This record gives sequence, C-alpha cells and structure tokens, in this order.
Amino acid sequence: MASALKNLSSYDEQSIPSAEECSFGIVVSEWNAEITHALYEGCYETLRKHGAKEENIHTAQVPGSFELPMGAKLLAGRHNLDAVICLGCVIKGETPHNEYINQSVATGLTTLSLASGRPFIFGLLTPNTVEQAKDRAGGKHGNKGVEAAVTALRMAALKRQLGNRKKPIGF
Ligand code: DLZ
Repeated sequence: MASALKNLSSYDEQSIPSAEECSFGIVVSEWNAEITHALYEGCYETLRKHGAKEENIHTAQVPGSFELPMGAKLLAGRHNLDAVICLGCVIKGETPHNEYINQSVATGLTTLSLASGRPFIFGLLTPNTVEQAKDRAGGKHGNKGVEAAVTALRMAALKRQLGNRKKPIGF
C-alpha cells in the first residue's frame, strides 16, 4: 500500500504560485480536536509560507464535521475568499455514522464549489482508528492540513487564471 511507505504530504514548493494577493477561509471542526488542531496548524503555516497575509486568512470553528459545509458557506458569505478549506476528522465507530457524515460533507462541499464557482477544499480525515488519524495529522504520513492548503493554493491560482474571463467579443 502506497501510504505504508511514505509521507504523502511532500510536494514541490517551487511549483506553488504565490498567494500574496489571495484570501482564504479555514473552517475547522472541534470533534477530535487534537487531530483537527494539528491539521489547522499545518494548513495555516502552509498558506503563510506561500505568501498569504495573516489578515487574509479567516478562520471559523464548527462543532462537528457535519457542520463544515454550513460553516464554509457562512464564512464565504462574510468575506471575499479565493478558496475555503474545510478540516475535520471522522473516526469510524461501531455504527455507520461516519459514512453519513463523510458523504454529507463531500456532497455539501461539491455543491458549494459548483454553485459558487469557488473552490471548497475537502480536508476531512476519514480514518478507521485514532492512530491512523495521528499518522496523517503531523505523523509518519505527513499532514493532510498541508495537503489541503496546497490544493487551495493551486485551485485559487487556477480560478484567477481561468475564472471570470469575458469572451473577447462580449458574449
Ligand atoms: C456525532 C459525531 C460522532 C459520533 N463522531 C464524530 C466524529 O468522529 N467526527 C466529527 O467531526 N463529528 C462527529 N460527530 C458530530 C457530527 O459531525 C455533528 O456535529 C453532530 O451530528 C451534530 O450535527
């Protein structure tokens, strides 16, 4: 299995466009807070590393991952954001609650992205165990918060490059 072998969060820093002009939202779930705060730190530091200004990173906390899409919608309604990153951790339990939450977050963020034309990034860990979560929140497999930030940086740049383009002859 690929994840058994490597840190999945490695990326080519030179290939990431500068975020100096961009604004970002980060929505973070309070469930499994030890994990989600580690995701948040990785995410925030990565945005800053690539030029995002402190005043252009807006954060909101939601009670659980199920609330991520709504929190993201509210945050995007408040600020003019180039991308919104949603961070959470849903650990599999004895019942299928995790499947409902995960599916709901995925559908909610896809809907928000397509309806708004703005990237809403899926930074949700869906592990079977706490150990798997720790491995992906600053542990041996890296930090999914970093990966979510990198995706947001790339999508924000793509949106600036391709979005809002007027046709040259006006229609
Ligand atoms: C209820 C619940 C459970 C059992 N597990 C998690 C979890 O592992 N991770 C998470 O982010 N949230 C969990 N929640 C809370 C739901 O996301 C949601 O906040 C509640 O169902 C209220 O809508």
